[in-house]
Amino acid sequence: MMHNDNLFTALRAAFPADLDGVAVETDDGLRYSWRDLDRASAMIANLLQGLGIVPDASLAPPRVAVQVEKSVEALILYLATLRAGFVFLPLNTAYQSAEIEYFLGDAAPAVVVCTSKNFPWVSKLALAAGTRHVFTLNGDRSGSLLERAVRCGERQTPAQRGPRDLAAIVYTSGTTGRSKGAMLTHGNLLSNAQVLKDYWGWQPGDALIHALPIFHVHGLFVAIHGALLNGSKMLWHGKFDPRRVIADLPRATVFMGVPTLYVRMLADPALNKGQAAHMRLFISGSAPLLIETFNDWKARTGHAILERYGMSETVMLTSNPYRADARYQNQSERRGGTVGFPLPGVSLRVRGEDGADVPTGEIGGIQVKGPNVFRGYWQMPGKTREEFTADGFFKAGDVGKQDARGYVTIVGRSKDLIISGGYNVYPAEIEGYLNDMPGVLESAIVGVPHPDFGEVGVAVVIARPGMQPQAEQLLAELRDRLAHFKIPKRCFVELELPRNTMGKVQKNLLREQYKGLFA
Ligand code: MLC
Repeated sequence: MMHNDNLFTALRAAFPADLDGVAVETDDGLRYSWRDLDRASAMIANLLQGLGIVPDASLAPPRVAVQVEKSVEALILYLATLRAGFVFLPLNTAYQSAEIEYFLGDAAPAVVVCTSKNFPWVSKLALAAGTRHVFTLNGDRSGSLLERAVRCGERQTPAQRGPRDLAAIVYTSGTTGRSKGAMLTHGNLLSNAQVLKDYWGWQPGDALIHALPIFHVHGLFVAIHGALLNGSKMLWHGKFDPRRVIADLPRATVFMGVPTLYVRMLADPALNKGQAAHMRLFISGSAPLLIETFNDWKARTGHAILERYGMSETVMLTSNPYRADARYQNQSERRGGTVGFPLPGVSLRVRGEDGADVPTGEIGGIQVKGPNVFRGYWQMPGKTREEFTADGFFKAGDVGKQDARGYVTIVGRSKDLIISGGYNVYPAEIEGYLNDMPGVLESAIVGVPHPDFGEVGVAVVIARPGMQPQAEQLLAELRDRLAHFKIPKRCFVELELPRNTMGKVQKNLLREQYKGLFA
């Protein structure tokens, strides 16, 4: 048979020989066998391929935009999209109409899948964006997608794909022109999954607790590819509930979470060494893991959380070591506060403002290159060029350093970005909305420390002369329009914003002023 670089082909090849074994077990008691994943994804792929979609001017394969609640069927839809050779476009369930309108308009998907509840407004936006096929899929397995798919054949040969062909578009955030669709290829995703399988020591008998959303890189790619490529069972949690995850630990070996999940589990007295004794590996990413959390976790469970670093554009870039490994010299301990070493195959360098390498241990902009690094931003060749160096390194947008042993530490960001509970929030986007509201002259949003979410946004608003905008009212208006995780947790109406002599708002002073707000 001809070799196929379709990511699905590699995942499928890793299914265990016994297709009747349990592949996914949900927290509401459902079991899906490997055969179920295979058959159902074939049926949905046949449905997609049978829609008669013709390539559009972008020449990219058809995009399938998906905004649905977390379910195993949503996972199967992802697999089906790969099989069909289409491009998966996952959307945060928190996004509201302004956000969805932008993504659908920008990506022009041929197919949109949403919940029945959102169908009235999503279908309208989809039709306006030129989408001809809108299906529904709900958490209880109802909806037109499955109704249509059950009538399709259960055999399907994965579409022939090369490593540079698109598999997914992941939007970096926001609704404004700034939001960019990162184009990830079959080769990006598979190479990264293979490296992680080895680096994290995936082994027979592993079972993963999957408690993250599946519309971002962490839950969708790192977690799901990890389990599937190892033929490992997933214990599937529809929503993160610390108590239920702790209860499942004795049946699992691997857990992946953003720091907020660890903080919330630590707050539960049921977490202890005995409960975590069966676990092999706890992995954290998507936001900085505080050293206190790392230390508390070690004391409570006996496990050192393995922190790794990545982003939508690159999937995973660096990782603390799983074990001392002769192949990776000097790499032994998991060091809290660092994100470990560049993964095998990833070149990472730290560059100063002048574009030259900084001396070891000094701070600069992180740049990366490797088979995992995305192909570029969807239909933004200019933005893509800006973010890559002449010699092909991607400017990650994070500020960091690498010590003499190779450990990488992230110390800040070169873009104005807040990471809240593992979600990226761009102040400029929210400020844009605030500045357009009646009574608002200008605004500034800064991130401040928060015990649960790590960091949250705080808005400072300046009133137009003679006007008195009310902070609560402004937040309520934002809440009507934007995903709620983006809404600043507090808003203050002040007389003026601190500025430097150049007239630039000094956000560092605001951060300092409000840093104790949630302490
Ligand atoms: C929810 N809220 C948040 C929030 N999540 N606010 C700020 N930051 C967040 N992350 C809001 C809700 O809208 C709600 O507001 C209020 O906070 C209380 O919600 P909650 O019930 O406490 O939230 P919950 O549903 O429990 O969600 C918290 C969470 C979730 C931590 C479980 O945020 C989450 O799953 N985060 C993981 C994100 C993730 O997967 N990131 C990976 C990105 S990939 P209101 O107003 O509605 O009441 C990536 C690359 C990489 O970054 O390297 O991995």
